[in-house]
Amino acid sequence: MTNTFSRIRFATVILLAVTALWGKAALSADHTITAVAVKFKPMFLYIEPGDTVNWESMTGHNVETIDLMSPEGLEKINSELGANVTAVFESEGIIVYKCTPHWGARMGGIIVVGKPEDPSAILDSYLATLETDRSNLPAKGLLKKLRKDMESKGLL
Ligand SMILES: [Cu+2]
Repeated sequence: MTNTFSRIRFATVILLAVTALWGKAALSADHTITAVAVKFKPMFLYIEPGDTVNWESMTGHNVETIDLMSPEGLEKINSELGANVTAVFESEGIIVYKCTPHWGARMGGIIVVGKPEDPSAILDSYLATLETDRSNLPAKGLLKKLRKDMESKGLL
């Protein structure tokens, strides 16, 4: 009786340890975005909440999130020119960012965190901000391409 009980307890401890390890691995992926000429590669990145994103080869570039095209409560990124950037994204949502000096050349990208509710409505609302704020016009093409990319992946 005691023996069976301790065996069950031992099995439970092992199971909990394995679950904890799996959970940790599943929750903390690392992603890399590389600046190549005046493009971020990949342009669209799909991640899970809690994942880390590293921007590399950033000589001459920076990362600036666009306030009107970020989920509410996102901590703004506006990095130093030329510096590699690391950020952890905890909340679901769609984040549009640009390279400030190359925004005119449409150097920007979009990060989709998790499975935000009604992504199509989010893209529509971001596009609608362009009617009042023309400074983000280079985002138009990015948002349209993202919509196609999400459709092709069955995410819209
Ligand atoms: Cu740039």
